[in-house]
Order: sequence, then structure tokens, then C-alpha cells
Amino acid sequence: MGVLNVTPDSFSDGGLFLDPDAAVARALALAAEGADLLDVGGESTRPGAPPVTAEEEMARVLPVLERLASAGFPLPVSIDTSKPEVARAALRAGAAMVNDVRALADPALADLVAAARVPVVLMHMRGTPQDMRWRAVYGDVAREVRDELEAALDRAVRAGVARERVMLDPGLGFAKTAEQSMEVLARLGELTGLGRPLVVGPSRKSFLAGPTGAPVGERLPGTLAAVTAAVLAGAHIVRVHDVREMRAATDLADEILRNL
Ligand code: PMM
Repeated sequence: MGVLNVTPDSFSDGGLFLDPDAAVARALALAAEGADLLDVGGESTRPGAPPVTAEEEMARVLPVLERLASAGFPLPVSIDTSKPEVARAALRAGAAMVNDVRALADPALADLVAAARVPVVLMHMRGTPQDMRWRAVYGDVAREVRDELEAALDRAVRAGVARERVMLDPGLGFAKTAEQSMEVLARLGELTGLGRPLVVGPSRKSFLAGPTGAPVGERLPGTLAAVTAAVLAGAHIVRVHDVREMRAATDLADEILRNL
């Protein structure tokens, strides 16, 4: 899953693709690099990022989605949003799935996803990007993430979302310290028991900075290691910015798995 952030303030690519033409060019490049899916988002969710209105989010993503649809963009497009208004308009404009970092906490979004019968990613977080840093308090982080994802899955199914349309994501970097994200990644295999495909998004995140504190532009090696580890542990989809490099790593990881 290639990432396209149409935001001024995302932590690694904020401001680069705010112009719809630049965004479409980026989408085409990600497809050419080997992405199978494109994730388009108009809200930065980095820690402490200011909230965005639905109008602003739509003004960012809809022109991009419309241009992709009229250009015959070859990949399924997912809309990265927690807002029902944005998801509704995005699905009308050609998006085929919803990626929600708040795991359908808004019942109106759950209703919409159920009625639209589209696939959905439920990601683990506690609180909101504004206050999540203070909620990174766990006894056994991997166990609690698993239990909270199971609760989110049950909640979605009770709201009418078909279980087979749900994918689960442990939310690396969301309401987790660097050490906790690392532990969740190391114990990703424990989530396979939930019986749903796993999405994992380690790309360029600060928990990969390592002992030297690598800045965001130098986290490609760490991201390659994390993506490979995730696939070997059972991840089905990895959400990444550097598609060419990650595609090579996931193809190799798949080949390793075939030789098990
Ligand atoms: N991370 C970000 C945004 N959306 N969605 C899912 N499902 N999983 C993630 O890990 C995730 C996400 C933040 O990263 P970005 O600013 O690079 O998009």
C-alpha cells in the first residue's frame, strides 16, 4: 500500500503533494514502482497535529481522487480518514476502501462503511493524535493491542460491517512509545489469531531511528528491516512511502516464506 499524504504537515512528506497535479504524479509513480493499493489521506495524524475540519480534508483529497478516477488510475484507492463526510465523498469520487486510524470510533462512519459494503482497515490507537502520547501506558502492550483490536472488530461487526471486509492494524507509533512499537512489531504474530488480514505501517517512523537517532530521511534501512520482519510474522499489507525498495523486500520475504 503506497502512501499519498495530501497534507501540509505529515511528518515525512507533509507539503510535498498538496498540489493535485503533484499528488496525481506521485500516485502514478507509486503504481509504477509496484504498489498494489494507494492510500490517500488529508489529515496529518502525527503526534500533536492540529485537527482538520471535514471541509478542509475534502478540499485536499477530492480533487486528487477525481483526477485519479478520470485518468483511469489502475490501483484500488483507499481513503485514510475518520470522518463520515470525507469517506462518503471519497467513495463517491472513486475510493474503494476506508482506512481509519480511529477504528470506526465514530458510529456514523461505521454505519457508512457497513452500508457501502467496502473493505475497512481498523487501526489501533488510544485517544487522539493530540493526546495519544499520554496514553501509552500498558502492562503487556502486545496483549492489550490484540485485545483492543478484537474489541474494535467486534464493535464493527455489531455495527453491520461484514467480518470478512475488515483488516486490522496494530498502529505502530500511535499511543505507543518507541519501545512499545518495537515490541508490538516483534510480537506481530500474536495478532494472526484474530483471523483477519494484518496491515502494518512502520514506514519512516521514529521508533526506527535506532541508537544514532536517524532523522526521517535516513530511515529507509530501518523501514526495510521492519517491513521484512512484518511480512515474515504474517502481515498481508504494508503501508509505505518508498514503494520500489519495499516491493523488493516484500517479494523477497514472500519467497523466504514459500521456502519454509
Ligand atoms: N500511519 C499513519 C497514517 N495512517 N494508517 C494505518 N492503517 N496504519 C498506519 O500505521 C498509519 C496510517 C501515519 O503515517 P504517515 O504520516 O506517514 O501517513
